Amino acid sequence: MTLGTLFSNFTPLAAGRDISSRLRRAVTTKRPSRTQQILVSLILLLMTAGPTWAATITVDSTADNQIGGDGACTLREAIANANANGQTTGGDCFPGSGTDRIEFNIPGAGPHEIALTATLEITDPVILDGTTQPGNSGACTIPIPDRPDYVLSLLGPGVTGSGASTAMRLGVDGSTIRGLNFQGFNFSNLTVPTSNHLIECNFIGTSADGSSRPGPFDGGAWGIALQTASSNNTIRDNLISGNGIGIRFQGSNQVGNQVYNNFIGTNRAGTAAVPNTNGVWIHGDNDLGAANQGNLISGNTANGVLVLGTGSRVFTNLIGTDLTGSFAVPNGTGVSVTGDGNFVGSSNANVRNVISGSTGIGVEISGSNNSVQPPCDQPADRVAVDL
Ligand SMILES: [Ca+2]
Repeated sequence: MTLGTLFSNFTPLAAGRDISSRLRRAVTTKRPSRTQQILVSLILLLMTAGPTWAATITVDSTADNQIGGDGACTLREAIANANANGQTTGGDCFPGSGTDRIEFNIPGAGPHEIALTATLEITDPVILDGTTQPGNSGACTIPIPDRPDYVLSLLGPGVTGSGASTAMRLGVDGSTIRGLNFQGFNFSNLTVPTSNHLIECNFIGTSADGSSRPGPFDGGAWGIALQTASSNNTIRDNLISGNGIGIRFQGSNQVGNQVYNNFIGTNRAGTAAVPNTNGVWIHGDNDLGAANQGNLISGNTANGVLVLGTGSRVFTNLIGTDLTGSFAVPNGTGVSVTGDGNFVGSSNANVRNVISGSTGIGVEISGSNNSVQPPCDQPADRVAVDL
């Protein structure tokens, strides 16, 4: 193309017309409507922020590696990609950018065991749902005594002889951990320094059938450790046995946590001890128990419940009995209150605890301004009060 042909189609402005005035007219007469302005703003927002959408990632392997592009999606890859909101491992587990769901479809009848070589670090909210593994679907729909054996287990060095001493750390708010069996973690099963989590329907510290504590026991493991200002978590429908401390409130700034409907220190049937050393260490403005949904806290060798700080409410629990409340599954001490201003039981009979069967003291109080009602539910209790 020559310059001649290029300019042959060029139409100059008509004489006497001023391009600047045309532009001014366009600007003044073509002002976008309010709707157009909003649309442009939305498009710009989406271009800069990006859409937020969640994906379902399906784990199909019991391996514990991050080998990309091998066609297998491991739990470690799934969490890494969900954390990163993108592929970090070559295309085996596709995440979204929102709160992804991690589901399981590991082939075969199981049991499926994932031996963890390092702690699973969750740094972006996730719904980790072990009840999606075929054979595990009853973990959150069937009461603890009647559940089938879990077919999905995370294994620590107490069972394997090596690997991660802490199974999982929730490093960001807002995750769900459901339907998993944790075995043999000799420091912590779930470390929770963050808030707004739902931890439900897990077997923590026991064998997959909930009948025993697997592996050598060093007394150091925490079932669930709520740390720093970990608040507004719900912990329910779990079996938490065979640990050093079943649930530990660690630090002094946790509020609004609800712990109910768990078996802590017993077997799955709620008939015999699978002891934690201590069932629950609690402090602060938190609830251990809920109306009609207390915990079974029995079989723990030291304290069933140790109340350390101020403002805790302990109610509707069976402490030191079996699931029927009729037979002893002893704790060492039922409830020990060393803090001030806590509530154990209630004048409302519907939310009282049954504290019985202890090998030592039923209720021991060494703090001040604590409300214990009634002071002794069962004749078998021995109550020591030192105000
Ligand atoms: Ca892979």
